[in-house]
Amino acid sequence: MNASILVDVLMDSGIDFFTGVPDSFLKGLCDELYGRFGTESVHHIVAHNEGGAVGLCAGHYLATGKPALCYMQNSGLGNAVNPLASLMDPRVYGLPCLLVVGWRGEPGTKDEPQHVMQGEITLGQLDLLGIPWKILDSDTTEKQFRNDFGELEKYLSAGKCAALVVKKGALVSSFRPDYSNHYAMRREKAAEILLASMGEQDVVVSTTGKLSREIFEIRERNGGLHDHDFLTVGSMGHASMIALGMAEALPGRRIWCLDGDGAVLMHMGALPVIGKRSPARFVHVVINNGAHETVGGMPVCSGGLNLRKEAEAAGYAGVLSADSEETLKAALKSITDIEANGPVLLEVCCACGARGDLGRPSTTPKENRDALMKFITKS
Ligand SMILES: Cc1ncc(C[n+]2csc(CCOP(=O)(O)OP(=O)(O)O)c2C)c(N)n1
Repeated sequence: MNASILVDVLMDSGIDFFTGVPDSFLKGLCDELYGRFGTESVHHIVAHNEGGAVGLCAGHYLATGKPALCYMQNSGLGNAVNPLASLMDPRVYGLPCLLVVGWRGEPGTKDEPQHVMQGEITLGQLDLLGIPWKILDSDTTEKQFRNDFGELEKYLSAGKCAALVVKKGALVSSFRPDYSNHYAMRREKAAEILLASMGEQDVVVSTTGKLSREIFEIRERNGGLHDHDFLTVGSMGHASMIALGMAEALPGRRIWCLDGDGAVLMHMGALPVIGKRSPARFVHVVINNGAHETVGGMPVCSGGLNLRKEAEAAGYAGVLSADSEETLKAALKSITDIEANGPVLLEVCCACGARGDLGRPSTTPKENRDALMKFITKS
């Protein structure tokens, strides 16, 4: 179904505020919202995480008496559970919103390991939360959708949240937004330069999404092993805490966290924790493409966030930035001068985009875990 139908039907019913975190299964809806409303408007705000998006819906309802729409990948349900159970639930404030949930890992379909468990429990999670749901798939017609939404609307009117669970390919859009920015360096090129600059004993923790897939392919191309890298799948926004956990236990070893701007924003409270603990030889690289590129390119919530100032204020010992191959190589050289004093944040501004033929790691998460742990203990 075209996402424009969904948005029109909802607007006609009075739902005119949309917020959430993008998902590849919801790309049609995200493109539609971006095409119609842009971001950071009275109708549409990209949130930093799914719990925050539920909070926005709560505030919107309190101010207008109208439910809002909150979109998310099903992995975001974890972030949303707390406000759904302790704020929105009818036994607390009874604040309705319509969740639109992309169903990664749907049982019976093939998906990546990080989506399997979440896919299995998605409908059960909604049931446990007392949230009625309807499924939207590629066969859903406008008529069927109107019927399903009509039923969900009854719950919304009664002060309850309700959900549309969206299968792969169910929503398309006629909008083809241009998510490009003005930076030229590709994220994969930046990753190549970063990996080439690292020492033999260094450990990498990389964020969920295409960056980790690119790192895997770069190592393959160079005939290298994958045992220096923890390629975080899932757990968006937590790579820097995984890296800090390692740094605390491995003082003296250089730990690189290769992060994304969307991921940093999702759990930005990590920055002051890292700043406070102040591990030496901890390099936090943030690939800043201004977008959730991995899931379709929707801009991140922050607009012109100055990550360097954030890191400075959080107590990082040094901040660096780069936006080209030359400036990245120069920044990497200067890390050695400051890293002994504490964590360094290196912001790398990159273009929004990736190779069309980018693959996925051919090793399993557990193989990744075992190889990395072996490398750490033997060296
Ligand atoms: C909790 C959670 N919400 C949403 C997603 C879907 N998701 C996967 S990657 C990604 C975008 C990551 O953006 P960023 O960190 O900026 O990296 P980029 O893809 O731009 O390189 C999103 C939203 C997820 N995996 N987990």
